Amino acid sequence: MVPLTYIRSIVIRGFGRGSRELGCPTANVDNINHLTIPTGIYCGLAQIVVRSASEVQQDPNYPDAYKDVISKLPYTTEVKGMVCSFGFNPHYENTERSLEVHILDNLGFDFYGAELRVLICEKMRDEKKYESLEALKQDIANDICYAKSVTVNFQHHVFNSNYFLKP
Ligand code: ADP
Ligand code: RBF
Ligand code: MG
Repeated sequence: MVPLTYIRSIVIRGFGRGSRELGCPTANVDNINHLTIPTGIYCGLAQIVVRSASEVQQDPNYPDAYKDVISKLPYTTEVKGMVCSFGFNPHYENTERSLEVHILDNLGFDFYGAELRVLICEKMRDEKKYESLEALKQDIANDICYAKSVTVNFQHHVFNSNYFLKP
């Protein structure tokens, strides 16, 4: 069991592998050094929060690289199911931890520079190193299938907290 873990962060560019190699886009997020949960594969909820262009222009903490893209993003307050991987991607032997969130929906647009509000609800498994890329892809497909069946059980968190923006 993991405690419910709330992570609010900006979507940054990652390794460029998610969509291309795995057929599964993963939104990589910034500022995860403070996280104390164990590495692993998790599921829960996520909301894309698009702040106004004028607000981010004035925010000294907002990364310059994303100040231009923000004005082009569609506004939504939907909270979606997600799966995420947190750790070193042992299959790729990364030297730093990353948090990568796959939203369980075909969004059809990129949201680099948006804020992602993530709520981690359940740990599904540990990260693994695989014999082949196909084996990793198969496990990700199984993770997605399982997560789609359970994330509906997490929806009460949307209403019981002020963490997610309301419509
Ligand atoms: P990167 O290596 O830059 O993270 P990916 O190939 O992993 O690139 O693709 C991730 C990007 O795809 C996200 O940052 C986001 O902008 C976009 N994207 C589109 N649909 C989704 C989705 N359903 N889940 C996660 N990211 C998505
Ligand atoms: N990477 C690993 O090295 N081992 C894993 O077991 C693993 N499982 C994943 C499960 C899911 C649901 C997702 C979305 C990603 C997983 N990854 C894993 C991370 C994957 O290698 C990474 O997202 C891509 O390499 C893009 O950076
Ligand atoms: Mg990614």
